[in-house]
Amino acid sequence: MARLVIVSNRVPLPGQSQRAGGLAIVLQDVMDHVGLWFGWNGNTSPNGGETQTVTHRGVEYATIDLSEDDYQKFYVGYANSALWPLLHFRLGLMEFRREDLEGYRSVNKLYADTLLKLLRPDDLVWVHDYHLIPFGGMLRRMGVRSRIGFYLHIPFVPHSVFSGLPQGDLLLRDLCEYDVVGFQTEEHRNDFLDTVRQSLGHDISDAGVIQVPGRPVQTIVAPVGIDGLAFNRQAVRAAGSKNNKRLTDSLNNRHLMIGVDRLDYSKGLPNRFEAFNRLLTRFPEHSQHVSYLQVAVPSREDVSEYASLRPVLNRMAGDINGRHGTFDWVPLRYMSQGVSRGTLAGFHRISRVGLVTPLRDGMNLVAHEYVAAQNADDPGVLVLSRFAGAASYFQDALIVNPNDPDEIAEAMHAALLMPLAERRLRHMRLFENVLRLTASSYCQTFVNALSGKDKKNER
Ligand code: ADQ
Repeated sequence: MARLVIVSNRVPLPGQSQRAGGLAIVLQDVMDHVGLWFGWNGNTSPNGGETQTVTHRGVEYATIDLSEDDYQKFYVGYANSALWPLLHFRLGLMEFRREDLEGYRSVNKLYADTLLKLLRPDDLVWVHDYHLIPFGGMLRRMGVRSRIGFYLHIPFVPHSVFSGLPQGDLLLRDLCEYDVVGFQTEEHRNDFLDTVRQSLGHDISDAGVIQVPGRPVQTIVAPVGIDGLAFNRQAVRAAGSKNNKRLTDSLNNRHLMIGVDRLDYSKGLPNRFEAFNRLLTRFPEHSQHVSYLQVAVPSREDVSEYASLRPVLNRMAGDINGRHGTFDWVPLRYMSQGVSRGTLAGFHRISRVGLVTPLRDGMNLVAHEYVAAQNADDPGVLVLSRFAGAASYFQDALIVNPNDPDEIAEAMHAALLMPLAERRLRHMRLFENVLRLTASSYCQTFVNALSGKDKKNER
């Protein structure tokens, strides 16, 4: 196979601890085929543009740093204050500034100029996520003939929402420069195709190929996943660990509900906290019998909407514990420090309920991880937002509308009372889907399309 080149906003350098939400988790199964991984190293320097290269286990990691001004306009500004809210259906939170758009495009150009020097003619180039939408077209204009594909990890929105973005057609044209564009769900792909049809007027075949003059653009659905068996083994191992014992002892035979998220407004944490408050108010039989552990790692704190979420959750956690707690029971355990993936696997395994209730999410791998970690003989129950991409694949979860705390509270109640036979049946079906949607199948689907092996979808 040709050399696979991964381009992503952040590069997981060897030896660095993995960040919550890291792409490395999803791509670890295909690392054998990756020759080069290129992107930002997460640092800023006075002028930006410094590059660094390290080779580890046959993979070359090439990174670049950014100037503070580029970081503000590209990363904090356009990518995370305009595109992220827009593509999570939060037009009201979108902050668009022309200078940010210019910064976004100039950083993409800087990346393209830098990668150009490292590319070989037969490379397959796989670009990840909303930070890098113009990147492929920029490489094309520099004369690169390689196949270039783009994968969007987050949702796409209907045309009526997308049209709220000033100069949005630019991005659509950029996306139409790729050979392959991939999405998490059929719904995201359909919203994209409909937006392209309405905004750019291109014809689209029944198989979802956009008829751009000169080069058809293939669109595919390639859901991300995890290695479910490996995660299950990790959970079994962690179940005997010191941390798990401490957690189990501290519960004193109470049930545990767990939530694991980046601290991001798209994850719906205030509504989830409020749902827990309502569970304890409306269904007092659970008082003293359940604890809820929320692990929420701070993320993108330079973006104002993220910084302002933290005090909201701190206050809510204090209110809930003040109102419902007793001298020997803390209902809500809220921590905003990172916990390792292995430790989390063990925590998932002993949790009777997994809470995954984002307001919108591309996929949400925590749903997969919670299911994979369970003990099939005595499994817990997944409460899942209908607006997570995972809901398209996990119909046997308790599906909720995350905008209604009462509905979430009712699902928590049902999950805590669910008989063993129903828990087993639901878990069996969910786990089958976790095993079907693996990290490998995700990569294979995308790489087959990118390398042209998947010609059957082209007409
Ligand atoms: P995220 O929104 O970052 O990424 P999500 O799928 O929720 O991703 O989590 C990815 C990984 O991060 C999981 O392995 C999870 O365990 C870990 N993680 C999350 N919170 C953590 C925490 N508090 N502590 C430790 N680890 C944590 C984007 C999209 C998602 C999509 C992914 C992958 O927004 O919708 O599923 O990419 O495509």
